[in-house]
Amino acid sequence: MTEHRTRALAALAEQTIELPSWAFGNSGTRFKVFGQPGVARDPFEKLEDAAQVHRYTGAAPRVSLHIPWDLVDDYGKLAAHAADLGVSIGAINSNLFQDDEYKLGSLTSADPAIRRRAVEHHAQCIEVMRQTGSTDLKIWLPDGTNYPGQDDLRARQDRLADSLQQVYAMLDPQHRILLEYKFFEPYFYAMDIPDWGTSLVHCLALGEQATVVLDTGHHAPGTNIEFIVMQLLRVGRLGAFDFNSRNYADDDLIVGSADPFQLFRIMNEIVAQDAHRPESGVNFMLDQCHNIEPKIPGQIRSVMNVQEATAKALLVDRAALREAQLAGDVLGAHGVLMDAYSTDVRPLLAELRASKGLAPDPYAAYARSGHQERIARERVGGQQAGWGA
Ligand code: LRH
Ligand code: MN
Repeated sequence: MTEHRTRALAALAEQTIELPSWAFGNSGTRFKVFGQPGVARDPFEKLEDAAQVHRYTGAAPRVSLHIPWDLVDDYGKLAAHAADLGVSIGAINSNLFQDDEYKLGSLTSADPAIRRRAVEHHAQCIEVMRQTGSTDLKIWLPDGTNYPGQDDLRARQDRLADSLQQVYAMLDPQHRILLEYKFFEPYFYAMDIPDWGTSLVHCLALGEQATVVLDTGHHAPGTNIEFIVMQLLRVGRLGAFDFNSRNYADDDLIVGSADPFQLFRIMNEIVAQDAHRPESGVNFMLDQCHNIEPKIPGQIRSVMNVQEATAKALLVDRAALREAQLAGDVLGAHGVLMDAYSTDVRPLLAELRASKGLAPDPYAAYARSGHQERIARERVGGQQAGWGA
């Protein structure tokens, strides 16, 4: 086996992808949320589903929680349940998009009492981090305006900076803020954190423990996302990804399903700067909704897609690429990348899984397990978890 493949296998063996608890609940659009047989009914069952994904892929040992969607009486008990299942609690997501009082703003609100409550919600999330051993506080700011003149854009930024400073001050030394941007929705004139630059400006103002989350579904069509990845790594503020894919808007489809070449280009920038290594501190998370497809197989397929894009990026002949780039050999350089992208990496990943005692194809192995049929039979009664459930 070439030294290159050996190095790729070693890197793939230490890759981990974090799963979103909400992917295991029902989800949909404003038109319809479809139920499915066997869907998890509480955070404990969501962890059991996530553990199935880790069992077959060997690469998904953490689960992000969303507060209050994953509200429980005893977070220590939830973390213990996770440990019994061989997984752990990852990022804690705050929720500023479901309270009536946040209509005109939460951390940006002109009303100090509303801002205070939004800040206090993060105190609650940080408490959950302490009880579960989580170190990442993920803040997606849904705040924005719908009409020009509706509010003072500068004043909103100043109020936001003050609110974020208060949240930052509550962090423990090992904690990080992951600040997520989104260019539109749920507001349609100006989002208060619409792009990577605005998130970065606030992170730089806050301090070292503040980093940017790049959700692959949160950019205007045609955005060169891998350029943003390169720049955020260059300034040391890429904290995490929310991986998914989209054809039109924030579709939250399976990562790599709509544009596998884009996912490869993103992982190529990651590998080029050695940020695929766990010590880089970049948290590779999924943020998806399986509206019509079964949840556990959907997450398994997602993890496999990230592994495939990473494996192709690890097989890029970096020396040949650099030589062609420095020689101004345009097509030669492009060709080096396309050779890696065109490589069938499934045998390499089957080898990786064999080295971990796993079946070569996690998707097929899970389908053969009968687990999906079992939970459909056993999980009757109670309220299925899900958006707005
Ligand atoms: C917002 C978002 C954010 C989560 C939510 C589930 O669109 O990407 O990361 O809070 O989805
Ligand atoms: Mn997201």
